[in-house]
Amino acid sequence: MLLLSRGGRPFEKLVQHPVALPLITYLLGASCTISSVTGYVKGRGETALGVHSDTAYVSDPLPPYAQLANVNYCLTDYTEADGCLTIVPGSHRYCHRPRGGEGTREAIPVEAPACAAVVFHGNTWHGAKPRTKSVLRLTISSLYCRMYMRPQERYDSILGDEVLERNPPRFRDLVGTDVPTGWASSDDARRIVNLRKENAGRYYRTRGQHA
Ligand SMILES: O=C(O)CCC(=O)C(=O)O
Repeated sequence: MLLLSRGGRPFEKLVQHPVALPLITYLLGASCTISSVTGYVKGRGETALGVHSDTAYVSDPLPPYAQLANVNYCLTDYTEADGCLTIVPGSHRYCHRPRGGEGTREAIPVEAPACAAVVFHGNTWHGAKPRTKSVLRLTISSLYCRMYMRPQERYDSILGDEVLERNPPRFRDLVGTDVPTGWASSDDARRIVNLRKENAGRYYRTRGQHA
C-alpha cells in the first residue's frame, strides 16, 4: 500500500517502466494516472483468490475499452504451484464483472519466471491459485486508471516537490498532480483552465478504434 511514496526512487522508476508503461498507455491513453501500487506476499497454503475484475464502481455494461489496467511484476517464480495469477482468456470483451462464481472453471494459470511482468486490461476476469510451495511468492501490482477516475491512492497530496522535480514531466500526470479536475480555489481553477488549454489534444481526443 502507498509503495510509491514509501519506496522512493525504485518505485518511481517502476511505475514508469519503459516496457510496461507504453502497454498501459495503449490501453488507457497518455493522460492515465496511477490508481495504486501494492505489494503481495503470499505464503504456503493461502487460499485461492476468487475470479474478479479490477473494473470496480463502473456500472454494467463495462465499456469495451479499458478503464483500468494492471501490471503484476513477478519478483519470484510464478507457476501454478507458486500460486500464480489465473485469467479467463477473452473475458475483457464480456463487458461485465463475473457474477456468482462465473469464470472459476475457465480461469487458466499465467505462469512466468521471476522478473516477468503480466499486463492486463481492467475488465479481464482474474484470480490466483493457492500456493503449495513453502517459500514466499512476491509480486507488485501497479494499477493505473483513466484520468477521469478517482484513484485508489492519492499520491498528488503526499509526494513532495523534490520527487516531482527529479522525474520526467509525465510523472505529474501519473501521480495526478496535473489532472484537469478537482480545483479547490480560484487560483487552482485558473491553473486548471490553462492546463486544459495546453492539453486539449490529449484530454478531448477520441479514439477511432478501441483496444
Ligand atoms: O497476485 C494475486 O494474487 C492477485 C493479484 C490481483 O488480483 C490484482 O493485482 O488485481
